[in-house]
Amino acid sequence: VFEYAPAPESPAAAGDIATSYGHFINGEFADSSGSEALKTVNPATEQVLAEFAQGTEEDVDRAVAAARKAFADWSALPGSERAKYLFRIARIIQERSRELAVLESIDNGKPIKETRDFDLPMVAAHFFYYAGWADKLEFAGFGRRTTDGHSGPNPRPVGVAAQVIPWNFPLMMLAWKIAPALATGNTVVLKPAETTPLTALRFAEICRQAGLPKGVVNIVTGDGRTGAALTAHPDVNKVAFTGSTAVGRAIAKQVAGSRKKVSLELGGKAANIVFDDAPIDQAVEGIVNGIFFNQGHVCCAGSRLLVQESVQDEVLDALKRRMATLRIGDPLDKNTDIGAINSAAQLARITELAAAGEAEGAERWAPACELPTAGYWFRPTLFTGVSQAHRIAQEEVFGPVLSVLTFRTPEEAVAKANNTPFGLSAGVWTEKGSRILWMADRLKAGVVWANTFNKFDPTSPFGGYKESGYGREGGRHGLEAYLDV
Ligand code: TXE
Repeated sequence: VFEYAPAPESPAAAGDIATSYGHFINGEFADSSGSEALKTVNPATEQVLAEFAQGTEEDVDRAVAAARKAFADWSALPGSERAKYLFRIARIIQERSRELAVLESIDNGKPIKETRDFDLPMVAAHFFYYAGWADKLEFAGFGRRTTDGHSGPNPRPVGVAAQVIPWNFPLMMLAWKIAPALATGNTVVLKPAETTPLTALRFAEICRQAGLPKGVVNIVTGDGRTGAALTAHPDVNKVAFTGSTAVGRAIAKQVAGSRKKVSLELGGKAANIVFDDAPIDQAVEGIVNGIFFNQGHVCCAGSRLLVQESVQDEVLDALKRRMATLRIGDPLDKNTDIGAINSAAQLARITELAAAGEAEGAERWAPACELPTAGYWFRPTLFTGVSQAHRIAQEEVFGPVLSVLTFRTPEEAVAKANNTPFGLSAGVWTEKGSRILWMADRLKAGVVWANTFNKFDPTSPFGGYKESGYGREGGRHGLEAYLDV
């Protein structure tokens, strides 16, 4: 048996982590006006990594004022000039990608294999992609297309964007928010999640390194109180949020009646649908990737497996065999498949929902494996005998927990797939191209993957139906969130 065992990544590669951080406002690291500090811990060890400021209303006010002041010059720059800064940021991210990947894995708990090969390349790709748009907005139907010279669309940046992001892909969510906003001439105040502030603060250094004009990007740290102060700020023109449906709903209420433009990317409960003609081994890889990638902390995770009854046994046997090979443990070990759960609170949520699954009568299975003694961990877990009404079939677990349901006909698969409050993504596994199109037309999901899962690309719009939110990020459609036309 060949075992590939490279040395684990060194935590030192993350560079210097300060003992305490302030905000990044108007191009400078600045102390908070308040005295409250929060701590961020390494979820794989529970060791405190750093303290950071709990942003006050006054801090938010200073950051929004800096973004407002910077907006005049930034929005007046030719797109080609804005593009230069974005290209520069993208290059620096590539150059510093090992450092950023290790820092992200330490602060978030996700395996280095993923931060190195997925998160960081995607982050750079988003800056490159939107840099390319900055001087080409007229080609997307946003520009002046007029026969008489007096009429036609005229795209304008919205203004100051308040961006609140979650902890599951800290840098990638930052890139999804900041890159299109800057490309279209907006300035931003971004608040990272309270369990993962470190890479956003490191990104602030990159903005300085790239010579980005002061105030174009501001980072204010803190928990939901800081987030609410930011999204409520009267001088903010645009709110972009990724997080829980509950907070998304609160933000929608908060901004109702204001003139703010809003996009919300919320939870999901995706069905990964396997037909009897699917290549089973390939489908099993897709099921595993769909739910265990990033510990299942993925809004579009394939958290429900819908398997055609005739191949149920075959698929479940193969799936269990594959799950038994997954390596769970040290995120900096290059062989690790499943890292640490991001926080004690998230572990408690997953544990509670899994217990509800058992209490409601579903059968629980997980491969035998030892878990580290410190840190937050959850075994890859499978529930069979799940009924549509069970909580684990309806609620977002946001952890490595897969609920299995079965179907007989394509119609039944569609009905079951659509039977949740969410509508973010879905997967279809079949050899029949016509069936893929038939399903894609009927699935109420912003993204439908065929014979693959969790594939992302900066050119593809991403976003949901129903309680998964509204607005799209990525691609040409992602520009619309940041332009008034
Ligand atoms: O999310 P919150 P949490 C889901 C997932 C998870 C659950 C709870 O199911 O189990 O949400 O996670 C900021 N105004 N998702 O509690 O609270 C907060 O500081 C403005 C799915 O971490 O929504 C953080 O920066 N902002 C999701 C961000 O919102 C507020 C990703 C997300 O935190 C705020 C994360 C307020 N009133 C969780 N309250 C996805 N779609 O990928 C909190 N925040």
